[in-house]
Amino acid sequence: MSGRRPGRAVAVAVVALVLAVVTAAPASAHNSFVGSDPADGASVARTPGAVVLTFDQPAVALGTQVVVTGPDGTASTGAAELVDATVRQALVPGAPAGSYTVAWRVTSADGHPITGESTFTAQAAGTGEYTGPAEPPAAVDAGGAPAWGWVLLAVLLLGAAGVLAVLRRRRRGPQD
Ligand SMILES: [Cu+2]
Repeated sequence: MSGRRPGRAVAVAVVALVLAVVTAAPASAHNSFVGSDPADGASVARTPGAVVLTFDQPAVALGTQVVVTGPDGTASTGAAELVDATVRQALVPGAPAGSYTVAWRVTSADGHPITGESTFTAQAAGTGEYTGPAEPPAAVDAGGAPAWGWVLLAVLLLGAAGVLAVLRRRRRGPQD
């Protein structure tokens, strides 16, 4: 009987550790700002049709707001659009040349708001077209964390099964 308890304790500890890692890692952190287009301090040929902010994971629409202010005052129009891990804010077509400030407040996946501000300068008025990269910059695979979590779970469960098998065999040994 004494040989059974350590094996069970090891298995329980391993499963508890795995569950802690798998459930805690993906959802607990709030969003990190990765970059913006236009980048902070950039000088661009034309005022873009949209400003795109990239984060490490998708944001929450409720409470997310991007205000772009230019030479004519508010240049942002409509609500911010959330696409994958990006927040995209449209600008009014024909927004003039000059200095722009992008002030944003984004609701993290965990509900915490984060804020930031950047500036850019446009050499000529915009056409209303989005002239940035076709794909958002530095897209981060938001699904990565759960994927490695499941792989880790599988590996550690196999390890726990191996430990139990060894202990069972060891217990049986002297009886044969
Ligand atoms: Cu947070």
